[in-house]
Amino acid sequence: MKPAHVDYRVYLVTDRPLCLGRDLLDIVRQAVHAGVGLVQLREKQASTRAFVELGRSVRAITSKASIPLLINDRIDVALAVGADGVHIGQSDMPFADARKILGPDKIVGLSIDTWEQLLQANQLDLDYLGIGPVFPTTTKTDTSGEWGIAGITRARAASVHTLVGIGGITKDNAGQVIGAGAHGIAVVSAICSAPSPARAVKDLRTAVEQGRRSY
Ligand code: 3NM
Repeated sequence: MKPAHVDYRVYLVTDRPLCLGRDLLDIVRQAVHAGVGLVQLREKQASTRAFVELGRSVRAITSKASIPLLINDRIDVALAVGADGVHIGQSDMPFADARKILGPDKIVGLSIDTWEQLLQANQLDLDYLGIGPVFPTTTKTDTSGEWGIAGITRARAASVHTLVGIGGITKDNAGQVIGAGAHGIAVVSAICSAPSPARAVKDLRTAVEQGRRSY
């Protein structure tokens, strides 16, 4: 079953290299206890076996906290570990095929890069749109230009979906992203590379609450 309510406000997307040699599971545990509403396991280099094993370990943490786990790109891995859904990008499996395989009870999120993709997505029964990069980021480099705050404002007016901003988001700009109309923020380095991931999540949550008051 799909969770009745998904809290997209502060959404952790993992990246093992950005954990700076620390244990990914420990960072996920800290972030979950500090209040992220959703975790996406994003493994660009792992073998399928390692991805599944890590997925099961992360699943144990998210299940205990009753928050959803999504798997980046790999529908087979999501099914194997019993994840709540997937996040797919423009060069991954087409959205319609992902939805067909996973069915209506799984969460499917889609990354969009362009205005045209944002409008096309209005026809799709997806759960949320990842819109990015909002700001410059070195975590993902195969992107076109940034949306900026003005882009988020325009996107909120034109999209029928829940919008999650991603790319270069920190505690210092998260409030602006939410204030411009994003429903949530997805964050990699500002949590995974933070000296204290728990502190980072708390600061992001505070910034998001401030942004919600200004929207
Ligand atoms: N997707 P950070 S930007 C995974 O634009 C990802 O779709 C993006 O990392 C997109 O929080 C990005 O470290 C990386 O900037 C975001």
